Amino acid sequence: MPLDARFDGYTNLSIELRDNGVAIVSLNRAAKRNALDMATIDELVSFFGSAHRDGVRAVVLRGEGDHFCAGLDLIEHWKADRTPDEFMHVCLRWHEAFNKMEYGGVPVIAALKGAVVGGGLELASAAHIRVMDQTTYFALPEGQRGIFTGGGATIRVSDLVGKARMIDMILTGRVYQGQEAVDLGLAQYITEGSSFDMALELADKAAANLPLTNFAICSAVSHMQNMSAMDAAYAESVVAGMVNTQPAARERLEAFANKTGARIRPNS
Ligand code: 1HE
Repeated sequence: MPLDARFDGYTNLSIELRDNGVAIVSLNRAAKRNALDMATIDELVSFFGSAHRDGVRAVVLRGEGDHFCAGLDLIEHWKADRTPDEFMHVCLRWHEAFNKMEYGGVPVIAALKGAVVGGGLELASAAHIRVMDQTTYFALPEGQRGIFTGGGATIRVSDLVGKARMIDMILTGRVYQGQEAVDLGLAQYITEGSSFDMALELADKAAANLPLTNFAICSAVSHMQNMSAMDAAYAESVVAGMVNTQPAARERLEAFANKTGARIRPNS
């Protein structure tokens, strides 16, 4: 993959920026099943912290090798023998990375395969769209490892599947895969083919939207979920005031008025 000079200096991530602004971001530690060590988290903070300014219009997040991500680097954690204070700060850094993903305003589509477990599921759940293939499976093995979630599963995984299912997953190590995982909300798409190909197709579509519109979709919606209904209605009005009057939208609105804009039809 050709690397863009803007993204020099990354080692645990490899980043390719395509002409349409779609960045393909790969977790690059297949030999360790893309386990998340601190260096990887730092690179995620850095990439997602400047993606919008770097001209990224959408992201496909994938893993090298057969697995998306095996979660927390258990070996690094075991060797570091961290204090409570140190691990609290590790978790805060994870939250920084995942919040930049979820609230950053750039669509993130996760292309899932193999293990999406523990912190790997926390990472995937910070994406806006998850695409799985026939090899993908989801679990929260924290209970079995004698630890707890620390990268947002209590928030995002329970948002996806509900509190009771999330608690069952972490208590019993229950694994979800296939159509059942989609039905529960762990992924929005499942493919017989490559999740990467499908994720790229979706990213291309998202990147064709106006960036300010995507910013609202991939930042404001999440913020509004944290607000009271009254405040969310107010914030939605303010955001729509800005987005729905942007000059770049006029061309698309005019195309609809002129009957040259695409009509929405049922799938054939
Ligand atoms: C790792 C990790 C890891 C693999 N940290 N090194 N996550 C887990 O409990 C999942 C742990 N991993 C697994 O269950 C399996 O490794 C997999 C199902 C993901 C893949 O199995 P497999 O048979 O393909 O690989 P493997 O032989 O188990 O591992 C290959 C190498 O990857 C090996 O290293 P090597 O140097 O001995 O070759 C493994 O040690 C390494 N590896 N997974 C470190 N997770 C903020 S709190 C979040 C809390 C959590 O995320 S808890 C969930 C942790």
